[in-house]
Amino acid sequence: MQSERHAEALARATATLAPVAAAVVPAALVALLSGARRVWITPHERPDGDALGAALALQAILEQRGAEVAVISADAPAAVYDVIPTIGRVVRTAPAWEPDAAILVDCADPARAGSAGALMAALPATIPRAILDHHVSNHSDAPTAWIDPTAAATCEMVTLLGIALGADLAADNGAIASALGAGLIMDTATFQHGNTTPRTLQVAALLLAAGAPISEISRRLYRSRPLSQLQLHARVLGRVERSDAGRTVWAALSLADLSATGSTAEESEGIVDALAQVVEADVALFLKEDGPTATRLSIRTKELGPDATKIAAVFGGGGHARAAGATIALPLAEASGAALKAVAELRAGASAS
Ligand SMILES: [Mn+2]
Repeated sequence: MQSERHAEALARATATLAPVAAAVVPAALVALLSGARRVWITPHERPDGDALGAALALQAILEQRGAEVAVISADAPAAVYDVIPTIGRVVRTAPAWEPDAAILVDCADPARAGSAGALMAALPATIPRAILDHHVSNHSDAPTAWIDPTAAATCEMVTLLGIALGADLAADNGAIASALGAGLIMDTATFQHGNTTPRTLQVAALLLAAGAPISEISRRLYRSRPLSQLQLHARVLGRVERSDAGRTVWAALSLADLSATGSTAEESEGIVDALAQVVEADVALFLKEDGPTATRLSIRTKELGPDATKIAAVFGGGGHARAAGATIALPLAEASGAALKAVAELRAGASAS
């Protein structure tokens, strides 16, 4: 009953997106991939869920057409991407066979694909290349380069490409849809970021109907963490402090916090976002000891609050108005004072002008 309803939903979503795919997927790309018999697909180095999901889904889509396809990555996928059922198919060295098409996904420059990009660059120039990417910084104008900055994820584009190629996106017991869903959830933070468009949600509806366990993927990518990380966050957030009459909140992490909880430096990811949730504050600062005279500063500010880039610029850093960062060339204890002073001076300057 459930699967029948899903089959209907899949048919409806496919019918909705078929004209969209026909309009946006470059004909030269469809022609190249329709004719290719042996294909290399390469994600960017240190691949994330979108790069891996796009590469592995495209592999399965092209295999449906009888092609031989290798996904070659410079770096091994992080353990969290086990949420993609075919993650074990990623290889890190060149196959014995030469491709008749080589595709870069979620990046535009082989230089950003590490050793796998170097393998691609070393192929004879006569082998056609294609690019699938959604990064705005991309400027390739090759006919087989499809760059769509309005796409929330490269996986949104690969879904449309699959439709244009007539692929069965529900095949392999939902594995293709799961790979594509992982990329969509990764790059939108489960449809929370401003890059989510009506088309993104139409693609998501199709993938859900095609067997992607959207809720489970989201839980594994965004709501799962090792105990050590929970302990690290609890320890650091337990020391949250206020400044500027509560409008600035801040917390600091020392290297001792990492050893006390058995955490890696990467596990501090997300602390600044927790600080930024404080409703009374419009500036959140997170300071992380990075050596005897180096402290990493992460800044989040709210709409109508100070410009985060102006705080970061005091220390030679940068970023965006609402999220920025810098390295302060001071020990942790002095860096927090310097950062708070910079925020207070920026506030005083704003009220004086
Ligand atoms: Mn991406």
